[in-house]
Amino acid sequence: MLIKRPDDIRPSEITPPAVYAERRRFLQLSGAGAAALALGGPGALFAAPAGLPGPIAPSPLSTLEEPTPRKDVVSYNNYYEFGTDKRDPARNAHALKTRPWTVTVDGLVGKPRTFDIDEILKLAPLEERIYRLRCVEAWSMVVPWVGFPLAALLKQVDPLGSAKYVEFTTLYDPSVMSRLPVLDWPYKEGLRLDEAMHPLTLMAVGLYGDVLPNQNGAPVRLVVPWKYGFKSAKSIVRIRLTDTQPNTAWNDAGPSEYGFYSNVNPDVDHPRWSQAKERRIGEFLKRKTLPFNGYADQVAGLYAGMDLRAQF
Ligand SMILES: Nc1nc2c(c(=O)[nH]1)N[C@H]1C(S)=C(S)[C@@H](COP(=O)(O)O)O[C@H]1N2
Ligand SMILES: [Mo]
Repeated sequence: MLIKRPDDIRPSEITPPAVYAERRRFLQLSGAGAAALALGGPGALFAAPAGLPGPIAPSPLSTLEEPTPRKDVVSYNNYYEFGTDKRDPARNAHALKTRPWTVTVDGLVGKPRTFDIDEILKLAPLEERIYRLRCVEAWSMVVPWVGFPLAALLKQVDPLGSAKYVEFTTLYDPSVMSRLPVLDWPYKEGLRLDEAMHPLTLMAVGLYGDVLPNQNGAPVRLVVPWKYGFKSAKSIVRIRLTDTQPNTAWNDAGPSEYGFYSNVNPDVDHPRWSQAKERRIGEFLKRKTLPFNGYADQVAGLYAGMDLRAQF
């Protein structure tokens, strides 16, 4: 059964990192949604920091939940190319060079193209999207991303009618990354084309109002908020449209544990642990995990008629 949470997603206004705490306090005092509009309003654009073109616009798709403190978002990471301990990416990812950087978009498209990262940054207006991120390991965060819909990038290359899936390949540079065969590098992920085109699917280039830190997947990473965190591939170098379901790093590593869809689902346990609850980083008591990570109203329709226990 799907839980509807119509009050959850409301317009947010854009706020420099320094005044986040103040904004949250204001929202709590004056009662969420309407106050966000009153405080921000349509003019509340955020001048972009160096390294991002501006301005950055608030997105009505943001959750009003309290963002996880920035220090946790940038120091408790999964980025196995830089080590498997949660603290490793923040320690090691400084070695990643994010310029020059290109992203090739090819496969079943009319106009295959290799984009320079600085072209990508200007493809579409940047937005701030505050999303819940639910990791498969049963912890979660709330992250104020800066990015643009993946659909804006895909439209540039004219997907063909035969394209049904999208494969994402991330950087593998053994001169700065792990040489241990933890996963079959390069890390790959995949989405169905309709999932990739969904307005919630974001290409993130920043967080907390600033350029994306390397450990969070600089210079560009995927964010699919209704799926387990591992679908959100970091440091993407290639996006390929296909007519068959692509292999993914985690599905290859453990097909019984990590399905292709990986929609957040409290009713389908991981074979080694329950997915019914999660620990929000910074909180003591566990919360109930919501179907599709709380985004069921927006995305459940994509899976109409599917058995989500079999296609997990
Ligand atoms: N290239 C790459 N992308 C990756 C991973 C990884 O190991 N390598 N880990 C994934 C997992 S398991 C999670 S939970 C999220 C974590 O994103 P964050 O560190 O920005 O919170 O990144 C995902 N993207
Ligand atoms: Mo994860």
